[in-house]
Formats: sequence, C-alpha cells, structure tokens
Amino acid sequence: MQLDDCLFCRIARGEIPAAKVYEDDEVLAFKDIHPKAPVHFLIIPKKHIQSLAHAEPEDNALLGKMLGLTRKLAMQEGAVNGFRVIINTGRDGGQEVDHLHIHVLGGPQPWTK
Ligand code: IU
Repeated sequence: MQLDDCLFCRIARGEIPAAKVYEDDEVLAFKDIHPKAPVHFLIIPKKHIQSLAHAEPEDNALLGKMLGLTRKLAMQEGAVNGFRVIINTGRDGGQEVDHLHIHVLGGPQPWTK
C-alpha cells in the first residue's frame, strides 16, 4: 500500500522525478538529491513502510532483498572499494523522510586520498 502524500511513495509512483539507479516491482533505488559522498543513493520499498521500526516479520524477505541489492548497486554506481549502509530510524535516529530507505554511500573518501 502507498500513501498519497508520502514523498517517497510519490517518487515510487513516478509522480516526482528521481534519478533512478534500479527498479523492479517491489523496490526502487535513486540518487540522493543532496549527496554526502561521491556515490550516494537510496533504496526504498515501493510499498509504504514508515521506518525499519515499523517493518513486520512478513517484510523480512523484502528487507533482505534490499540489503542484497546494496552490493550490486554500489558496484554498478562505482563504489568499488567499499561502501557504507545507513538506515536512519525514527526522529532520534535522524530519519527525516518517513518512508523506510537504505542509504548507500561510497566512492573515493577523504581518508583514502
Ligand atoms: P533521512 O535518513 O530521512 O535523514 O534521509 C532522507 C534523505 O532523502 C536525505 O539524504 C535527502 O537528501 C534525501 N531526499 C531525496 O533524495 N529526495 C528528496 O526529494 C528529499 C530527500 I525531500
């Protein structure tokens, strides 16, 4: 199920444009509009899950699929020497957009230059 007024549901529906890096029937990945690293994209479920804390046991396969995609998409996007995976969860967890998303960050870092 999706929400009418959720930003990432709207991106998943194609109502708001995004620089997509991957899409299938359950999952969408797109570049973060304010990248914090040379490679920075988000992986979201197309169905609305508010946060990791709201995921149900029946979402485990979907969550596993999203985690499994991090490696493949990180390589595809050029994060070939490693990457960071972050799931901000809830206000105290730094989550600003209330639709579960996995941040994947990589590319050359200051400490590797
Ligand atoms: P957070 O984990 O909820 O704090 O991260 C939300 C991210 O969504 C943040 O890095 C934003 O730059 C990003 N983002 C986006 O990619 N496209 C948008 O339209 C909006 C936020 I609003």
